[in-house]
Amino acid sequence: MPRQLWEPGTEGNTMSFKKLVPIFAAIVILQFCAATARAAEPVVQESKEARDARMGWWRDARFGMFIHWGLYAVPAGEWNGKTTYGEWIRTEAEIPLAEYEKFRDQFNPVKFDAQAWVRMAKAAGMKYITITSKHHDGFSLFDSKHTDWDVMSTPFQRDILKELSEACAAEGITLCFYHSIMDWHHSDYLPRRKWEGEQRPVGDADYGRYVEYMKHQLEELTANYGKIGVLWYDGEWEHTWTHERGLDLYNFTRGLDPEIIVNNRVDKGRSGMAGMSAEGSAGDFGTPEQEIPATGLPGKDWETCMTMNNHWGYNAHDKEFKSTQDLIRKLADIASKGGNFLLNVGPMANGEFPPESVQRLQEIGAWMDVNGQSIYGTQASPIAETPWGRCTQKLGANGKTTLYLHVFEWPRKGLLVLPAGLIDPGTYRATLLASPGTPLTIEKGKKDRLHIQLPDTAPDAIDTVLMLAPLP
Ligand code: FHN
Repeated sequence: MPRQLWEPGTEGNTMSFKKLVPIFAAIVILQFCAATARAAEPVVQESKEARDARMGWWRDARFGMFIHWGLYAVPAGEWNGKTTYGEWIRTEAEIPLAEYEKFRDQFNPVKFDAQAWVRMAKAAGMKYITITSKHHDGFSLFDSKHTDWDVMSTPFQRDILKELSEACAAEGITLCFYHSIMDWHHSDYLPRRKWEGEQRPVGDADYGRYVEYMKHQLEELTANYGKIGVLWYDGEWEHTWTHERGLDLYNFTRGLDPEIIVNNRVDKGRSGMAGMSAEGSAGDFGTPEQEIPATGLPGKDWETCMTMNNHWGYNAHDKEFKSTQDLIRKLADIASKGGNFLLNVGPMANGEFPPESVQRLQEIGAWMDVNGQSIYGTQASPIAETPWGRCTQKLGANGKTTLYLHVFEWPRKGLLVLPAGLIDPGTYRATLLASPGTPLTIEKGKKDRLHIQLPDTAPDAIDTVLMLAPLP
């Protein structure tokens, strides 16, 4: 028996009056609590030690998969002959809601295989997956009791996030959710899109009621899908979302799970695509988008999110994929500055990853198999200038640091020159991660600079990693 579908945009409001009385009472109590909560301390207070413990897995992970998937994969970037769209197709192509809702009846990703997706991320060396539980179109990729605008109302009728959470648990990958504050479907969300005009009159829209709906969905996402690592908010830029609401949502999210990590797009303080927030804003890490900070950001947690091509959501026409070399060097660059890399895949409507993405994930994985220790658990480089590539470091329990030199440009005659005083050559061992059993000579050259003799040719033309480890 197909589920009772709704009038467009009125989901969640169709119940008999009798059932509504306790709900109204609960809403009144909730609104009172919400009002007093908003007056509460701005952000959950925690000690540095507690914060470091909570952020620990995420800082060690350094590398995750972003997944943008939803109804927008059905048109695959094309509408009325234009082929440049992605996940914003509904509003960029000004598709009326009733038209867009037809994609719900076409969404049937019969080739979706959560285990295959998670194993591809794991094999690529990614430690966490951040998937769109709901993007701006308001469509929920999970079985929500608070709306019928969700995957259970499609021909597919499977809880995608449930299957993904089970696969992540089985493979030891941390599951995280991207959840959009902005919602172009819910009748209470404001503002409407300007071009919608009288298509969707504001009527009795109540933004506060929308926020309660969003919170109910967040309760579902943190209760029903296992341990969630990060709540990755987005779509915070519209005037209806405020700093006060951002602080409240941060507290609310941490109240659902004190261990959860929340990005800075929960609040209003983000500096555009540079992604970092003003002091006093809520959020545990900054979110540079499609860019990498020029230098490390000492004492700051941040994660660059980036597409492999030019779209977050699947676009069948976009073949401008970044090379594997570019992606590996970006990963090393980001880690050398103390950041995380959240690399996006936009799955197709049939539930498969685009072949170009699969190829890059496999090639990145082959590099990570040899060199992953130069990324995981590392901190920003202690060397200011590294014209030959990048440097990451791992601080040892004994206070001695291990250095990883990511050599992109192989030095002439294989002679790598490092700044004087970087390490005491007598107490360190130099090896290539590709050939750990072959020590390399480290000598002091002119002005006490360090000379390391490498092989004549680079074992890995993309990024050969040299490890300088303290002798026991
Ligand atoms: O509008 C979204 C966009 O669709 C995508 O989700 C990116 C990924 O971080 N965030 C917003 C644009 O900044």
